[in-house]
Amino acid sequence: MRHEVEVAGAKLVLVQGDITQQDVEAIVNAANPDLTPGGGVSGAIHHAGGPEVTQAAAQIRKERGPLPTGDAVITPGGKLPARWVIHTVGPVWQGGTHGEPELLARAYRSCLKLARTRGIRSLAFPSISTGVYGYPVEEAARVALQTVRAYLEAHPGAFSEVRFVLFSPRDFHTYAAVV
Ligand code: AR6
Repeated sequence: MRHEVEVAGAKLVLVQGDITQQDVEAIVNAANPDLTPGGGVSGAIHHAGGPEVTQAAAQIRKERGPLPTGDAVITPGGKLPARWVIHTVGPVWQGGTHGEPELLARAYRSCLKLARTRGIRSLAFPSISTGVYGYPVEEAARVALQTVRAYLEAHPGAFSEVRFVLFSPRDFHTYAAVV
């Protein structure tokens, strides 16, 4: 399953699949503030990337303390096909009245900004916050796609491709209906 649109000369792609297998320069991790492997997509990324990812993340945690919600940091990709992992922390869903949409948008923007300043031109996102953190998928899809679209339009030429990798067919269809 694949869906592609063009935004300001960049490809905005939706695929159903596993983010650890994507051949892009950087993949994004939906991390926890302590940057430990945890479960979900984070556990999968740390497992596939191996100790280089987990140790680099632990070192950043040690130096900087817990990562605030909406911020992003970068580590090598270790054994992943992607050279880099950008770790961000999405908001925990608390009913939608605690600034969740703005915090989720900030998480996406922080990743895009970090990638752009590093010269990374292809980037893959998971559906941040919609697993353990409980953000409703349809609402998260709207925020995610609007934020990425606006960023690509504001920075034409910065990216060749931004890809969303949706783990379940259901999530893929939800994103595809919104894009
Ligand atoms: N590839 C792509 N997407 C995946 C994969 C994968 N291999 N595995 C899971 N997903 P979650 P969150 C999807 O819970 O809600 C962790 O324990 C999953 O189906 O991973 O931001 C961290 O340590 C869902 O659609 O992230 C944090 O404590 C999406 O990834 C907490 O969970 C996000 O689900 C973060 O929670």
